[in-house]
Amino acid sequence: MNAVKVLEDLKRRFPNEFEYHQAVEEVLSTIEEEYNKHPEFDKANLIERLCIPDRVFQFRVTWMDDRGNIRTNMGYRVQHNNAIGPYKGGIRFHSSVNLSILKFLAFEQTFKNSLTTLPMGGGKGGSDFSPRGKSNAEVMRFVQAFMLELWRHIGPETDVPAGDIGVGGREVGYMFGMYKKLTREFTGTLTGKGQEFGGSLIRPEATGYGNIYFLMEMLKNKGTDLKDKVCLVSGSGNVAQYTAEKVLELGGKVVTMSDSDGYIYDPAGIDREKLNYIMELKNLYRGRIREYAEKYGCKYVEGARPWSEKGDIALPSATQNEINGEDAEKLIANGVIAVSEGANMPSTPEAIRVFQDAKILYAPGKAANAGGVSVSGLEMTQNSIKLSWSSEEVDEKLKSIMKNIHESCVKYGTEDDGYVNYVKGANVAGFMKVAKAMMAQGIL
Ligand code: NDP
Ligand code: 2IT
Repeated sequence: MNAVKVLEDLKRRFPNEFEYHQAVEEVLSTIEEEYNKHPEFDKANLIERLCIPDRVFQFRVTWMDDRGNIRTNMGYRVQHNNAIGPYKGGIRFHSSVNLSILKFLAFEQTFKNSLTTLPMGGGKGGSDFSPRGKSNAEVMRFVQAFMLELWRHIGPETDVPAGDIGVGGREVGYMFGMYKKLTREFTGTLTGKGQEFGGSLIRPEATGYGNIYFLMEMLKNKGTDLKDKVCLVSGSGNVAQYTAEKVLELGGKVVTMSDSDGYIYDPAGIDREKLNYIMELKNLYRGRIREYAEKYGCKYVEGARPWSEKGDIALPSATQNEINGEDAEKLIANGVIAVSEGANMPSTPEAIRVFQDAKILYAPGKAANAGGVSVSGLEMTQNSIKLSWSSEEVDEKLKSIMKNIHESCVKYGTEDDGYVNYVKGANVAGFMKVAKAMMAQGIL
């Protein structure tokens, strides 16, 4: 394979899908060497078959808002690769959603899911519908209309969606209800369900907790831990909240959180009581992070991200490309020793280069945030065997999966000088398993 040529080809065939190009480029540049050790891969044109999704569904979603207006949105499901298990990956509802973003997410999900060691392929879906400012009834009507199209393409052994940005317990619950109504079957087709109807304990916490378990493994290798470390967290949704919770539990201090309008900086630290306030503000009242600054009298910066503040560890947990090269330079200048990604692809290629040149600990999302989909996989297992495990059991399994992923990264990513290139490690480890499965299954 010639990575540059493969990428050029993809760009020509799928122009303007910049996030998709970005995600593919990162993987190709890091697996090229390993790939070329296996001439049989190239003979089977494995790389194109792995970069282009198996199929993409695209549909219009029509729903009625509270004032009686008939509204339309676009809905999508990208089924990227099912070599090692049913397609698996979240659903995103956000005004920015388009095919490029979902293709990048489905592509990354394939490698992430491979890393978890659980039998899950990669997929992603969503809509440009924004739940922001919508009533509960509007969200429900939209979700039901969305599922009216999606249900034909998913199933417990086919494709198992879950949450992502804008899709949490409430939305998964409505999706599950409509799916059940349409199929007249009670199955584990969605994960992230409520505990009363097949959801796994620890699934809401899993992405944030998993990221911190991964971070702890990285820090342990450097002979340190989280005690008294100052953490910069972005986002204030599902991933950010449970990231902050675990940091607090392990003796670290969280000084920032954000939303799409701006960020708060609380040098005293967001303690348990303040975090409870944020959880209520975001999950119940669906308010803005600015209100935290008003309540606790700290700094709020409108229209900015928290990367110019001083901290030891950065935990981006909002969205893609939220740390650019300049932000990365600021973080390094301020003495950051580790960046562990709760979000998917939050660092631009320039930012990644800055982190790796400075030889700090840098964990890409597909390794560090794999805890969420891992517990989704455990939810699928529990649904299959019709049993549910305790929080302790699930948490132990999550810890051990994150430890394994860390070991795989070290195995495949350690460079001659001992620096662990976690990007390379995650990509090569994730790729090899999918590649071997594809080779064994013939030309499809
Ligand atoms: P939520 O919707 O719960 O929270 C998202 C947070 O990020 C909100 O604070 C939101 O602000 C902010 N945000 C979203 N889009 C933007 C944007 N374009 N610019 C600035 N801020 C933004 O989503 P999650 O916490 O579930 O997801 C966060 C990240 O983690 C995503 O990258 C997702 O793909 C990734 N992820 C999620 C997993 C999960 O299990 N949920 C698993 C693995 C990764 P606002 O409230 O203003 O919209
Ligand atoms: O990006 C992700 O890994 C997720 N949004 C979770 C996917 C899942 O199926 O739990």
